[in-house]
Amino acid sequence: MKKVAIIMGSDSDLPVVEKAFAVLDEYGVPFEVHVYSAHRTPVEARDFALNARENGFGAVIAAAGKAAHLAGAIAANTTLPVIGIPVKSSTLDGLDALLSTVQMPSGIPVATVAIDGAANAALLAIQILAVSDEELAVKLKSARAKASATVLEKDKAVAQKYNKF
Ligand code: RP5
Repeated sequence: MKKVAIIMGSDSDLPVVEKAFAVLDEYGVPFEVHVYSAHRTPVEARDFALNARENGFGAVIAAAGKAAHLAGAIAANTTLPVIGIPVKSSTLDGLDALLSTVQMPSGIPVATVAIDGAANAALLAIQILAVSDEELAVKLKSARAKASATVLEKDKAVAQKYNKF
């Protein structure tokens, strides 16, 4: 199975990014984690991206806050799918990171999830790998069915309590 790379701009992003580790573990997807910054270690970030495909990765998740150029810088140097997580790590509540991550120029896409949306970033990476991995696709489908059943149980409980007539 291809690996997922998770790159973050600073170890201060870890509390957010760890939620992605949990989801990848749950699905048994191998991943590798690094702290590389588009600004503080641009050479290492670039080298990682340039070699990511031949190093066995199928998708890259890049998390950063503030002027969050990491996902874009990674995407500029690989044709692997890159998923950006804007991290809420400043006085602007993550809006700065969201805009810096999502507003990519045509030709260099970054699939950007919600501010601090690490779990969805992991799920999207898994969905990308599942295009050519039937076992993963089955796991995803069964998780969706379980999630639906949970919501419908809640609907039943709420409806029973409040729908008197
Ligand atoms: C970004 O700046 C990092 O991704 C982090 O979210 C933010 C703050 O980094 P530290 O100053 O805490 O290292 O590059």
